[in-house]
Amino acid sequence: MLISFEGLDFCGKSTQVELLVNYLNNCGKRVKVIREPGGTVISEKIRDILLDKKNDKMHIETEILLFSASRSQLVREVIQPYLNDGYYVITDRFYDSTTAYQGFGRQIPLDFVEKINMFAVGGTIPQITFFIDIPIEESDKRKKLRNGGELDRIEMSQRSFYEKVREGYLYLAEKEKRFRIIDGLKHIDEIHEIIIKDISELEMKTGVK
Ligand code: T5A
Repeated sequence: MLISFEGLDFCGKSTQVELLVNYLNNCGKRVKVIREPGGTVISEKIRDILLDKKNDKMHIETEILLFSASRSQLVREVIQPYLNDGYYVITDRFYDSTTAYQGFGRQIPLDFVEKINMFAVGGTIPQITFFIDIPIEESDKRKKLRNGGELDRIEMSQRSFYEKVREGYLYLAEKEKRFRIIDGLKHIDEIHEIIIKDISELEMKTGVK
């Protein structure tokens, strides 16, 4: 089963990924966790280029191609082999991030974004996608609360950019049946409970054990 997590920066994805991994491991399941961009030697190098705030001259066309290049390597080198081996693969961001950030945020035409996304993943589509939805104010609040650490190139974006990104996620949540919207202002434990309930239901429906 391929499970993806999506949302604005600081929405709580990594927190939930970690809780879910522990839960599935305790259930005796084999789990592989990845994050995007990154997850292979090549993809991590591309991540460094994408997030380096010194690269402020990066064009949006370059940006979408780099995110997609990182992903195409990850899918073929890691995701597909682990799925074929019967693992639960959990990914912290996947191609829906490109639709939200580059399609809506950067205003790259959606038909093109969809084509490049599908080219990059070669038909590898998550069974379920958790969109942890928080208002932009909450993302800003958590950004400020973060202990130290500089902002990366994307985190330095203006509020108007994040408004468009959130709009993109809401569009996807309407369009894609696999999307589950979760209120990211709920308590961490409550969100975790919702996630494991949704996964258990999906396992029963699809016969995955
Ligand atoms: N990007 C990525 C694109 O533009 N296009 C793409 O195609 C892709 C794949 C990646 C950046 O690249 C962009 C999006 C991103 O800007 P990243 O460093 O991987 O950068 O950053 P993120 O994926 O955004 O991950 P973050 O670590 O910033 O955020 P998370 O994982 O969503 O949040 P998390 O779990 O670290 O939590 C943040 C804080 O909130 C608290 C946590 O304790 C932590 O302090 N928290 C809560 N507080 C209150 N209530 C809750 N329910 C909470 N849950 C967590």
